[in-house]
Amino acid sequence: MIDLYTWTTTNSRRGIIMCEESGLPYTIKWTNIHKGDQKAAGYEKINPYRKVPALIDSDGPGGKPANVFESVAICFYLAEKTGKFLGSPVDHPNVLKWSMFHATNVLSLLGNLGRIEEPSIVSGSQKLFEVMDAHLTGRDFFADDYSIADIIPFTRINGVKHDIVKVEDYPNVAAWLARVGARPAVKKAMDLKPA
Ligand SMILES: N[C@@H](CCC(=O)N[C@@H](CS)C(=O)NCC(=O)O)C(=O)O
Repeated sequence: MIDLYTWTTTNSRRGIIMCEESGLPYTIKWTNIHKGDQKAAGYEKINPYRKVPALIDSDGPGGKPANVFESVAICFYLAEKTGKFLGSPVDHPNVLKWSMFHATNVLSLLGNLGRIEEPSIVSGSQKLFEVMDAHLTGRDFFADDYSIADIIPFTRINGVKHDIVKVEDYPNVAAWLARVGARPAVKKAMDLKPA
């Protein structure tokens, strides 16, 4: 069984989407970061950085419990566990490079867009959108098929809702966002709420 410690934020929902897409049984342990649940005694054993999401898989590799924190690591872990969303052998290099492109560029830069007033964040974000839009011309997904290279950036790009950089100015990215957002697992994961 997988316990996912998470909340409703962008990084949190990345973990929920990956759990839903994996098809594995899992339980959400809602961790209210606004009430400080991540600061509770013991949470440092789940994530020493005291952030969400994080998971504990009671049936990890070798039948031993596994602990994974960092939402991108959760995507890789569950993809490897299930053998899903990593691409065919031929497509796998594409999944790797686009996953890392998102993890190291898109998540950080777009995460700061609108939060930190810094021209290089705006110009850097525009450049990322240009690269993504050009790549998605005539393509449904970042790699040949739907993969973690789509799951990793989805919530971050979906969260770009302001006038500084507009997703609708990049039609291929906008179409990709709608395509991924229409997946039943993604819809369900985006709608789940703490009781
Ligand atoms: N790089 C981390 C970022 C995790 C992160 O920043 N989580 C935020 C919520 S989106 C959090 O737990 N904030 C609570 C805090 O900082 O106390 C990941 O992708 O998992």
